[in-house]
Amino acid sequence: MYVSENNRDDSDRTAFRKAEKKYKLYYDNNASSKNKKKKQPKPVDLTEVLDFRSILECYLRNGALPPGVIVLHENFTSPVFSLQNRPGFYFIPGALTMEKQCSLIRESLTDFPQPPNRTNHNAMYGPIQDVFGAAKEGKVLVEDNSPNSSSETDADVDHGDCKEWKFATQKEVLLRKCKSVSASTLLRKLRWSTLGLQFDWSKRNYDMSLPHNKIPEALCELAKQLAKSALPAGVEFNPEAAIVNYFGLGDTLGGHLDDMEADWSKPIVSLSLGCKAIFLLGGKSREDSPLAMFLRSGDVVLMAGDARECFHGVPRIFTDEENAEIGHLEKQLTHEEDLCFLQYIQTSRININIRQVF
Ligand SMILES: O=C(O)CCC(=O)C(=O)O
Repeated sequence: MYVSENNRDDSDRTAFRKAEKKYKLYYDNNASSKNKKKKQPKPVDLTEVLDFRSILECYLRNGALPPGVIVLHENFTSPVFSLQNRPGFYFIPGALTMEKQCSLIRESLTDFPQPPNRTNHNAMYGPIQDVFGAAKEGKVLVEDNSPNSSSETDADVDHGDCKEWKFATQKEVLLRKCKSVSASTLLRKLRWSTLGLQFDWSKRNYDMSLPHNKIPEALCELAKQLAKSALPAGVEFNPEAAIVNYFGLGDTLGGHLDDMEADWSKPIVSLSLGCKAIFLLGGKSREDSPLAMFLRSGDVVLMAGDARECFHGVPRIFTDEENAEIGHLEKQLTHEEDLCFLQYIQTSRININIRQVF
């Protein structure tokens, strides 16, 4: 969305924007002359970032909790924490087993971005099959200029009168004069995919006319189980849509509200995978100072009721070895066929957020 300079100045002054700037990745131009070639991230003060893993460790050791943090109940692998001044917000540190994290990472890169699920690449290239596999094989996506290329495909529905795009080998690309983009570039630039009911970002609503598959059963079941903490006994959560966000170095998710679903008493179930991130949970106005907290691989956040009206965003992910905190994934993804997943996740974060729409 276009933001005029005046508006931008205004929004820069909100408490939420200030916090985003505080935690965002900036590079140090004044790094020592020795390191001039390698850009150094500017140091950031993390002392005010809530760390639910430390809170959990302390709680398990001696039952102590910091002011404002409440333990709800303990029917998962980890207790469910909530915050006194943010009703409807729940944090379950380390809720996903290592095996579950690995299988969700694999699915997020292979199955979830497959048509009819849409991704950010649809607008430009139409539906693309198996970007991850094509990247592994060093393939290239090329514009198909052949006279036989179908004119009645989904691709045309998605992006007007553009040609169809298909994967080809590097050798084939050299023989043809056509526009091309490598599958590894597409994978690096994969920003989101949508499961279940498809979200239309340009209209900011769910487009029921778009073809879609149901959310995979295992993910559905997981979300239903996790959602129980945020619902009165006997009330069911019915997962109908999910957004998978992919973050690379320097990527952020600006402060926003998730307000396109009909029933806000139902939670958004949000799963974190891969590199550690900072999550900002604000209030109902951008002027409210947000709370910053770490999100690590395996953490689960639920936002229901009042918390559905709170601005939130992700101003930072940590991709460096020391701060990414994905050692457990590195130990798990050791089989040869897993190395490509490991390579991706070592510098990336994936978030899967699951919603009931109606
Ligand atoms: O990446 C996250 O943890 C948050 C994602 C989110 O807020 C969203 O997709 O609406």
